[in-house]
Amino acid sequence: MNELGKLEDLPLEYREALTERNLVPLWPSMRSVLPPNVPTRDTSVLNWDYESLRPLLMRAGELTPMEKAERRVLILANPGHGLDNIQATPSIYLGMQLILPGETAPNHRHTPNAVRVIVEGEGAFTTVDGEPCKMERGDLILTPSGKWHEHHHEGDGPIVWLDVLDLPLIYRLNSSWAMEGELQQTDATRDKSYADYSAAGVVPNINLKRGKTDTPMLRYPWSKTRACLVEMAADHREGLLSISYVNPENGTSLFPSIGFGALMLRPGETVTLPKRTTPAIFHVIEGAGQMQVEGHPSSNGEPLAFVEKDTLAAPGYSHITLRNASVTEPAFIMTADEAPLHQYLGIF
Ligand code: GTQ
Repeated sequence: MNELGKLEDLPLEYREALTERNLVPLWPSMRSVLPPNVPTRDTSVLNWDYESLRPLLMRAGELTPMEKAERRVLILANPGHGLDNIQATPSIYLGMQLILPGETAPNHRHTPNAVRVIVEGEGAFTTVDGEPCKMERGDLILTPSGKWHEHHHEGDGPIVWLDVLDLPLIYRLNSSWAMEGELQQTDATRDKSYADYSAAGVVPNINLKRGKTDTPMLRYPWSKTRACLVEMAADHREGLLSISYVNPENGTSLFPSIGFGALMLRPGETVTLPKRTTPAIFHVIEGAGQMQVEGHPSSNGEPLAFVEKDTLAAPGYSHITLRNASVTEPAFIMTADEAPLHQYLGIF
């Protein structure tokens, strides 16, 4: 590929005339916006290890009362995207949220889609459009775009969860906004949507239209996902053990932007994931091991150790290898990626 002209090659007076008319020559940035063969991969290989994150989050609990935070969250910012840009990957925002016993995070709704993955603690629930969703370790709780949600914690000890939002994408589309509301009044005592959809292959004929794209199920309990993976392992001695979280009405991803999944590493297993265009997030539910990403300058292919409750990022267009450090116990990892968006755009 031949080298193209630089900005400095142009006479100053010409460059100033362009600037004055809000014009920019393409050729000096041609190779950086259309790089040869491999795209820019800003997402750094990274582990936000829970052991070092937790004390800092607990200090936030001492330093900042709920009234001064609305949501008491530490953003897991990927330095590859810049610490100020709320990006774990180009489209995915991650945050660790803390609620102390007796606290409530007030009701609001917003355009970005959100999922929480419960990391630690018991006794909290998120009320989503009047439905109180219980929060247990590893559960996935959805607050889709536009739905009212507030968080309550009635247990002892802190509760912590991982927020996964498409906020960077929606924000850059100049479409991110929120609305505050009064606390929700509800007689509901349980997450009805989960009860409705908990029988695989059986879909209730209530007031839903088939093929509706809204997400009808709001809580995906980890116990069910784990049991499914363990069942799969009994029948499949080899091959990647993984599941996708889908809308039970139509099989599509939970959100148009972010895809969620989970995988199990058999005892002693090392798997190289299929190489894909999308960057990925991994949250370790159970077990310990290593993640290795080939050919990215942020890690130089060095393996990164992980343990339970850790959260990791990896760029797209890379080979990602996951290794279970235990030869006796399986490991379980939850995943989030931008595959639905890449599919929609035709770049997957
Ligand atoms: O719990 O509603 O991490 O609105 C960022 C924005 C959590 C939430 C975040 C939010 C929330």
